[in-house]
Amino acid sequence: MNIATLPAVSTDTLRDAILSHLAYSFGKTPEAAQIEDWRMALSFAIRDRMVARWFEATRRTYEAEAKRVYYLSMEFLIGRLLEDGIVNLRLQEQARAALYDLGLDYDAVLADEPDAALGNGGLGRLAACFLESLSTLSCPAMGYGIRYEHGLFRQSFHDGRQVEAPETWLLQRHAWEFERPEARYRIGFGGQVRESGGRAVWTPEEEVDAEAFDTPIAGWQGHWVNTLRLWSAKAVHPFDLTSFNRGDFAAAAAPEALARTISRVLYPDDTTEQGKELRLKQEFFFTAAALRDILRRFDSEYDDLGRLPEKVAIQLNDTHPAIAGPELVRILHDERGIDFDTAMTLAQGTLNYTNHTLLPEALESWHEGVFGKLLPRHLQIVDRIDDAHARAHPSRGFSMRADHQVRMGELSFVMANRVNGVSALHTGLMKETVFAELNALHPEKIVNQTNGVTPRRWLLSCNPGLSELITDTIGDGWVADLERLREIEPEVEDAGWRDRFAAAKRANKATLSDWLGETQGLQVDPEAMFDIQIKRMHEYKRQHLNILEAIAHWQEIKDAPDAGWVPRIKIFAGKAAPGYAFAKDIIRLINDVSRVVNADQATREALQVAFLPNYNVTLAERLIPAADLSEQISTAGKEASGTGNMKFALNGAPTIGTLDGANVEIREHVGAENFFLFGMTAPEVTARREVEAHARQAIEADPRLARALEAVGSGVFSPDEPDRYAHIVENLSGHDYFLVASDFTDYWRAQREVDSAYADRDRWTRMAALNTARSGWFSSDRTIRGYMDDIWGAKSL
Ligand code: OX2
Repeated sequence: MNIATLPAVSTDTLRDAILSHLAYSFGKTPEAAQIEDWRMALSFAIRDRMVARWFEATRRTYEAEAKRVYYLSMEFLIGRLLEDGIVNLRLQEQARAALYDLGLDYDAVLADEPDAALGNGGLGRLAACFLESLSTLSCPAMGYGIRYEHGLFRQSFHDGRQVEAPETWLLQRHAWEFERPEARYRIGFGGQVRESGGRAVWTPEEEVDAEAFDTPIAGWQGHWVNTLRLWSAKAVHPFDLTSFNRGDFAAAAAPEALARTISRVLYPDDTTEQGKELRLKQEFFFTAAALRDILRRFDSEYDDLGRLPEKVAIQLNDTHPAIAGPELVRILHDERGIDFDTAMTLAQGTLNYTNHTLLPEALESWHEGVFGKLLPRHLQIVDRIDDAHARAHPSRGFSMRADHQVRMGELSFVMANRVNGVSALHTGLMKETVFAELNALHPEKIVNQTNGVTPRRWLLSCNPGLSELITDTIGDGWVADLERLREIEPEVEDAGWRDRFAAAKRANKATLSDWLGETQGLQVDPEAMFDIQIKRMHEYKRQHLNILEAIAHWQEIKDAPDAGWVPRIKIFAGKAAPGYAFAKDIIRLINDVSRVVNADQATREALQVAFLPNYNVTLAERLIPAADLSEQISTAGKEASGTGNMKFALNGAPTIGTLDGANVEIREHVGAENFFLFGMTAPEVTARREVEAHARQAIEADPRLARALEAVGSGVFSPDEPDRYAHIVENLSGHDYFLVASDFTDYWRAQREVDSAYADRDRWTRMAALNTARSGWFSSDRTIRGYMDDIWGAKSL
């Protein structure tokens, strides 16, 4: 097939393609078809348009003998794919018209697609944005991950408490994957290591097969299509016939059940404690399968493994695939017979590692007992790597093997050619803290690549109103070159243009307000300020700081209901790890506050609070375009980067935030006058913790804070159980590790500045528009170019 000869897609061709898939792929007449059938038929019609480009991308990569990039990630939070495909192939008008001709509502068909929630939060969503940018930049690349049967749990609330239900995206039909039964690798665990002929031979005790499922990922305009390859675990012998014949049907199915456990569920922990054996199995499972696949492809093109670093760049998305280091050395040394030091050097030239957090509880380490039981040969190799590294740097006494643990961050660092942080502040802190010792030994290794987000999903497709205004103003070049948003800046001085900008925001708010009314039973005035905090629930992200400020605000409004308050609705959404009790209590507190505050007739014009259930990519796409204010209020030094912060700024929502993660760079870009800064800096945070009774002091100094805490502690929001939140109050007045109390006063001040800025609507619009105009740097295209140049040495084809 030649893409040059592909017919242009008219509404008629697309409609015929949909009808043809409906009949021949799904066996339905239009009369009998359900919305899912239509959604599948449309998806197949769109997918067809990607396939030729997909083949072509592969062909060109082989032809150019190009270096390939492999992105190994435990999580890919891709969300819905149909609209992504339609937008990137520029078929929106045709698709809408074709469905209209068929008597269908475009938005309803798109909304039928389940969210592929194969990730927890920022780390997984970043991986998804990166895949799209890699394709947009026509960089030969492939993502490798796990095809979880159950993605991140569904969240609902019972009496305000989070309840988790399994996520079942695969129960609905999914249009985007191609099963590859031929791409199958046997992965072993446990067993013994023997010496044979001077070589170590690992004989695993347990084995499963990894089978590939491929999803094509089209870049902007569909010029290039890369692959996301997800591994599904299958039993080596799916069925135990002996047991079956004996009549023991449960035992007969046991091998399959056991194997499938590996790719059954995504661990629902985001930057919190892990360390379960099954997790290590999952990590080795997908990493080992990916490496085999990578080497098979390499072998088909080259016959000299010495060229591996020249032709292959592997990115480890956090330490989850860190076992790639020892596994690659094992393959090269044990299986391919390369001497150990050379094997190690080749692996080190090929692998790179991204660190996404400095939180100590999220830094992976495995007890050598667990590690050695599951991966006996790898434990030996880790020790040899450690020895080799120690020998090369004898003066330092550094080891990745302290306290009977295998420390995956240190292992990744040593095995990587480049190590990167995800914002300037985070990279600096990495050098000073977790990797200070290793950085001294290898000062060239650590580089920064500030995160970014794909403008196709996070502006063009989620915010059509604003996108249209931008395109009307400067043409559509910004979609592939987001820094061109700067060209709208002169228009910000034009009152007529500002009105159009404000109208686009206002329309998004009206749409959200209708949706809140229909689905959540919330009546919200679109004129009110939409103040939004959406992200995983975590103490360091400080949703409790936000709700305490809301409580204090509510109390002041009650004191003087007619004081001309700026109406606000505070919207929260986010999931808590099921085992993270404190985070779940914060959810419940917010729900309790919401119930009491929203029922208060005296204040409800001025303040409402809502916690929306089941936060996911689709909900983010709905909320962000309608936001006025972006809450990015983590304790400084704790949020490695953040990416939601970038999406809000891009969509014209100024930030109220601390100097943390990428907030620092956002503020530099949009201008300090268009950013509501508050709170301690990272060094101040460290110093403050040294102050004895810092929390108590802060509370004594701020009567508003004291009164808000008093209300929480005395059961104002939980009258049926007055001491429900006693432990939260105790935490915040005592240890308060995340310094909620110490940052409260300044947060309150900044919020009042927000109020006065919002009251002057024209001033606000100007700030909002400047946020959009100056956020172009936060495109993931810019980030990926940085990785290509500084880390991978990869080229666009
Ligand atoms: C997150 C970080 O918490 C967040 O700050 C960052 O923006 C995102 O990764 C993408 O870099 N799990 N999730 C993260 O880190 C880990 C570990």
